[in-house]
Amino acid sequence: MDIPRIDAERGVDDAVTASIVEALDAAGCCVVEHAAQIDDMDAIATELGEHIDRSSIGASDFEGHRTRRLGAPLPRSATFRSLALHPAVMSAGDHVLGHATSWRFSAAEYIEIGPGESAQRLHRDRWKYDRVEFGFEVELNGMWAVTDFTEANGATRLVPGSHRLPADHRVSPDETVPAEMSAGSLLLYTGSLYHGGGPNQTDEWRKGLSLQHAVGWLTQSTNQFLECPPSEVAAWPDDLLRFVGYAKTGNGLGYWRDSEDPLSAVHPDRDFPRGWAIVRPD
Ligand SMILES: O=C(O)CCC(=O)C(=O)O
Ligand SMILES: [Fe+2]
Repeated sequence: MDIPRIDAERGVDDAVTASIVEALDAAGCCVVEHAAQIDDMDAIATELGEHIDRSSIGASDFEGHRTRRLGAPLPRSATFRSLALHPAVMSAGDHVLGHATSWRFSAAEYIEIGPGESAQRLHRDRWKYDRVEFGFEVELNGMWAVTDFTEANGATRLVPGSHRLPADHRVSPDETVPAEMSAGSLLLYTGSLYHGGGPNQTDEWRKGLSLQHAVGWLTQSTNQFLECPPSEVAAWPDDLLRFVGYAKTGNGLGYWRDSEDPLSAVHPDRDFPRGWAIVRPD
């Protein structure tokens, strides 16, 4: 099976949304071409490049010995903040994770695969949750191509359709296909889809911004309240703050102190209703 490709050059309208939904159901993944401007990708590379000295390299076989990984792109990149709620991400998340009371941002990581890096072990991202077999999707993840992704430079390799495989089924590297895409494209895939970073046989760095989102009742991959503390995010829009985790979810999760709305920690001068119960209709 190929990776479905959808062109969003003219925006994410109903037809594009329908194609994304269909692709995620059938293949567990898709590439949304022209989802952002190349200028935005260049700006992300510049904004995050200022912090690249802090990136980890060679932390483990899984993370890659020739791969630089930089965290916390939300506080570090205003351009990424402007793309975090991209309509293609929102449509995909609403479809895949809409069974939960809410879903939200879980983490993002700027990943530069360096020359000579070998293929990452194939995995399902949702294995981070102790390999629990939920029987439904709990994550909707993705990757912004900050530079062009080619088979040679380490484009993420996926096994389309593998989101439906039973837990005891193993996939092999020859079943994978590379998510080749030009800068500004967005790869989307579910937490159950087998994939891994590709080997880089070129002398250039493959730069991508990897995205994770999960249902609101699961722990986020990185601690958003440490990365985006109330004292530093007062100028961010409410919808972004809700997405980052300043929101109640489930039935009685995420409130703080005296049944207070977590957003009141960012905006103590504003009034928010109290109470932790979110009762869904039966
Ligand atoms: O860098 C990539 O292409 C994929 C990375 C990945 O899948 C991961 O680290 O979980
Ligand atoms: Fe992954």
